Amino acid sequence: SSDANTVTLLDYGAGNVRSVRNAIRHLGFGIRDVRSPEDILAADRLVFPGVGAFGSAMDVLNSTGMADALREYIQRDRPFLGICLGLQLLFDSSEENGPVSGLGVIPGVVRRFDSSKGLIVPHIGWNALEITKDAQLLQGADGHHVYFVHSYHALPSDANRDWISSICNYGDSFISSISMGNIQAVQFHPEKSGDTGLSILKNFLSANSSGVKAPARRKASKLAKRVIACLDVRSNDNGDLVVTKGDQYDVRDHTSSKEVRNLGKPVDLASEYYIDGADEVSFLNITGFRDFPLGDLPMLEVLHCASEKVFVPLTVGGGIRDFTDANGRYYSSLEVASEYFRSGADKISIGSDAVYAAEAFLQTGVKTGKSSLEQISRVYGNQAVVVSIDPRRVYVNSPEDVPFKTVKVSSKGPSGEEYAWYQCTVSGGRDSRPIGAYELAKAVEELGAGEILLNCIDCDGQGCGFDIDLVKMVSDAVTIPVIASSGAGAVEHFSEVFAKTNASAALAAGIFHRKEVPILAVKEHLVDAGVEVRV
Ligand code: 1PR
Repeated sequence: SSDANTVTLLDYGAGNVRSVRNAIRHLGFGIRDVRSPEDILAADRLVFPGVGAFGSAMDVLNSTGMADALREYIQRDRPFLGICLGLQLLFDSSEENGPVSGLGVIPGVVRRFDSSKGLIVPHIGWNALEITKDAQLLQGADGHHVYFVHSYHALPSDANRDWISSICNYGDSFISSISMGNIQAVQFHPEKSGDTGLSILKNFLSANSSGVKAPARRKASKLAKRVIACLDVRSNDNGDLVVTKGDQYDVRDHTSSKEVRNLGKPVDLASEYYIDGADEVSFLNITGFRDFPLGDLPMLEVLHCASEKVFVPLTVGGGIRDFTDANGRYYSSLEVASEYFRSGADKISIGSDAVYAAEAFLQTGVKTGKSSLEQISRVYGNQAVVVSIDPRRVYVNSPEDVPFKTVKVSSKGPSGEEYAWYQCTVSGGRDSRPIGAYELAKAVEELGAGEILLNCIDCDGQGCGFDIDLVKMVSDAVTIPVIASSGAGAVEHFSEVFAKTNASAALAAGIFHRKEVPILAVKEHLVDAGVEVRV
């Protein structure tokens, strides 16, 4: 029957499961959606990608009768794969918005990672699995890195030990997967874990009871440092959406024609970088601050197409703010973000609007809950919200000269200045604002940012290395992940930024676009330098 190639998907509508759908289809399987509890019980194979917060997910499952159907389906030992929150919901309860009771299938409480000892939370990125039990699901995944993004985790205990098929170390050893009979669940995102993730999904989708078992036990690894490829996208003067690249944010050629530099097509480059081993791909719609992004259908189309081919996380930024169009129709920033998520983004990135929100917050000390940052983070979780900072270096003679955090610079300013602060800008570097990168980073962390993309206008496109002073200052100031950006020109610049700062990831554009350094060469260099990466 067609059923062998059809999987039932439980999508209770709380968020974006487009990536899971894309990955299943990519593997050649069809999808049937659950509309009622009966559909769960009738499934031959059920995938449950939990999204949103634990409490609201349980509310939906309880009120629709799906919680009981799930318990029964699992009790019957029918093929089940939970993903992320879909693993956590199997436990007794969670601390998230609670305590809240879960499905109660597995003993244990889901707890938040403890950031009080300097642990970066959310846990975002690639860890290798320590397989603790033979499980067909993990066949071929031994020692491979998979992608995680979560702030809560389930811990191993005597009561749940039999369920565990792999653990991972991040602060504590937490449960990265469970396998018991036909019941499987993973804390990581197989649909975003490149080839390894796709083969784990395939192991589930085409499982039969006589599969080859995974080799047992591999040493646990640390969180890998990420290498991110960034595509600055805008329309050129012919109206075509192109990948461009600035020189200190100036994307026009220095010839008489002053054309917007065209380095290729967004979807083609994204797929190429995925195949070359990029751990993430970011699209920045760099004229989004002036053009309304929902008017920019080509950008949504880019996301649609990219998410069908790229099985690592996709971030999109540019123009996320409240907006009223020419017809007087009002769009909230949440609607804009939702459209990006629906089109295939895993994270959205906010630039200018986050600067205004941080300024207001620092002035009043009040979190209104109304900024784009706060609203999107509340609905989609802070792990889905990146704040992009575009600062410019301003030299000063002494820290007392400005009311902003300064650093003692490693090379002096033009007039021998020994200090600098990093002034934030909006609108793609066009306007400077009275707030520093340090102050902004701390404020947006408070307001719900889950990650910081830290650019530096002075270094952008220069190929002279990341601004180590800036990256160190900001990555020491916050407990959310910081992505170092701007200035990569050689493989050594990547090892330098990881050796000297607390950056969790490094992003580059120009060297990849100009084919100067392949992503694989960056990874190989990092391995040689003793930095853990996904290869
Ligand atoms: O303000 O919410 O609309 O977001 C606008 C977004 O677009 C921000 O994330 C901002 O950083 C970005 N942006 C705006 N103008 C430009 C520009 O270049 N003219 N690009 C721009 C930012 C910086 C990085 C670049 C790195 C690495 N580009 O994305 O890729 O500097 O480059 P390199 O490796 O070649 O040195 P909003």
